[in-house]
Amino acid sequence: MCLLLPLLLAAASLASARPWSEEVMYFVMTDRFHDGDTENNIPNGCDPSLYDPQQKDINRFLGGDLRGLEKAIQSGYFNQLGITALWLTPVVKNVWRSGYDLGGWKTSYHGYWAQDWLDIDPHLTSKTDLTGNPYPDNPEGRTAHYRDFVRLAKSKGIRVIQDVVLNHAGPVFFYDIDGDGLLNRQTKDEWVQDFKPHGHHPNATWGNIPEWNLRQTQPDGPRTLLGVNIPTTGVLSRLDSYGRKGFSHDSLGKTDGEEVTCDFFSLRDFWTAPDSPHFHALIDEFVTIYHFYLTTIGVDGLRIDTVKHVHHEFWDAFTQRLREKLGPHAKDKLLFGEIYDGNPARLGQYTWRSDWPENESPGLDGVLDFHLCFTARDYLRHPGGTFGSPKSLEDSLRIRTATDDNGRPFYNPNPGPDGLNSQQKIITFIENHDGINRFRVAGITERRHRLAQALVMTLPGIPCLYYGAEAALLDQHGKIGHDGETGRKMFFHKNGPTRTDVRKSPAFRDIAALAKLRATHPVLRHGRIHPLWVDSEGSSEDDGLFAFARISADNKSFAIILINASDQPSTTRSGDYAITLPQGLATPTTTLTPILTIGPDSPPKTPPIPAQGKLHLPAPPQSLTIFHSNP
Ligand SMILES: [Ca+2]
Ligand SMILES: [Ca+2]
Ligand SMILES: [Ca+2]
Repeated sequence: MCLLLPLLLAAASLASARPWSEEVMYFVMTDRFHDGDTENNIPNGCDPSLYDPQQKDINRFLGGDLRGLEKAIQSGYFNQLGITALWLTPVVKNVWRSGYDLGGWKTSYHGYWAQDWLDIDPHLTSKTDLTGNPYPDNPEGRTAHYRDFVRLAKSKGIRVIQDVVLNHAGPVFFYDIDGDGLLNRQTKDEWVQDFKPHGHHPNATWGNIPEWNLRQTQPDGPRTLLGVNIPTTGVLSRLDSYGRKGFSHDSLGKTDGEEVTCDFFSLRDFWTAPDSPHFHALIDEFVTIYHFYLTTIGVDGLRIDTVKHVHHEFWDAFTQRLREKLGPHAKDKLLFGEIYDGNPARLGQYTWRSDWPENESPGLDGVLDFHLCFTARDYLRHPGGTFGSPKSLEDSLRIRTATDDNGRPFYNPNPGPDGLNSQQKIITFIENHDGINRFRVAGITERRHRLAQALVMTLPGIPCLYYGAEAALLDQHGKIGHDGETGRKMFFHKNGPTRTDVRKSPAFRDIAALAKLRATHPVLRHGRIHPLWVDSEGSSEDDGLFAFARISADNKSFAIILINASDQPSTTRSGDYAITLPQGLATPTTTLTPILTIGPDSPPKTPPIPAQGKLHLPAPPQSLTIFHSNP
């Protein structure tokens, strides 16, 4: 019995683990969620001017922290909204200020400027746990707080995804142009150097500005945290682990290789080329570090930043070695990436290894589907009651399971350790912080915002909401066609609405209702997509309608999702056009019943509709309706 018990427990946890394809994800910029602890807003020794007590200047720290999220989790906020996985901006300790970034000096409120990979940023952590027990004021205490945060989330059935950057560190070193050994804070050239195609800038020098935590990268050797020995070697703290090549302008849009090897403004690029002297040591160091977070801390997945700025071979080795080190735990851990690119070939290639076709196994488990994000915005992100064509959105959905010109599927159909493939673990979203604005900017109505969120919740893939979506958070400074960072607002501003207020908002109620339907109706989670209706591009027939079916694997159950983006009531039958279902899907007695309508305050009471021939489904103005088959 003693031998059997652990096996039985292991089996039980296997059975209880939800497939990743069933999650509803929520991406939160922790500094912008809720200031749950004002004592950490200016950490010990930190330049006080980096914090804005008015919570208005988006380039400074605004106070949000783990305690703010803990309070929301404890109150059941995320459970009520239907969220099952939280993706947080990076938590590791950052360089807190750079002298030169896009548009001037900025702070690292977002967490993407790492300085110490084995410490948690003190802006995020508290002096005591939720019961008042003190944490030590050191990496051990801060890491303990992060572990307790992860445990709290999981106790409420919520998985935690850690955002990680392997492409670069923060502005840990500078280019000492005048050779005085000091970082001249006002000299742009010491922060940003022109790109050097061959060799490197020899004047790279570790910085030392304690009040900005600008210093040599850590760890510089092995660490012990929470009683666990972490055998890091210190390779991140060596200057020759970095390319030191300077910044290639417009590198975000480049595809000539410079985007892989350059700094990003003052962020220092790791030398990830396969023939570099520390290639294997760098990969092993990151594997050691993230194994610690994925096991001792208990995080469930990694969202990997700036994937296309790192050599593909690096990802081959990183994903393979990390999964090997995780052993049987690998099947529970999701590794997905950010490739800021609208080209599905560029997105999908990272679900493959660079040594395809010799090795056909998955690279990343999934990616954030920017192609779908852009096309869904083309359709819905228009002012007032106007709309675009959903044609490109329909195309982007087909591409997810399509094959490219070389006969290879865009997204790897071979299963990962969990038995699911990348097409099932693709991340569906319509807004986040990655080079795009919040969906709701000036001119975008709350009603339109709600339709967009409902679309995300009903399309295939893992839906991922952006913090504030549940309140239709408006970025009044944002403009359609002009992306920027103005949407990174404080959500629970000290003078703004409370969680209780937000719970009553129509967007919150929509998302909660849709999450509940996903939980109770399997086709909304697993059903394959079958496009049903899209207006012909540019024709006079464009009327804002878009419809698709989600169909169960055995064809016995299906749902139709129908969106009407216009201000006019409509139906799925117009002249010669009409929705018809694929042959054999419906029997002569099958009917369709609306189970949820998003948009109108009082949706029409529609009796069951026969599912044969040309379907005549009602589409109220600015609405999304889910019809479910019966029987
Ligand atoms: Ca705070
Ligand atoms: Ca200098
Ligand atoms: Ca790089």
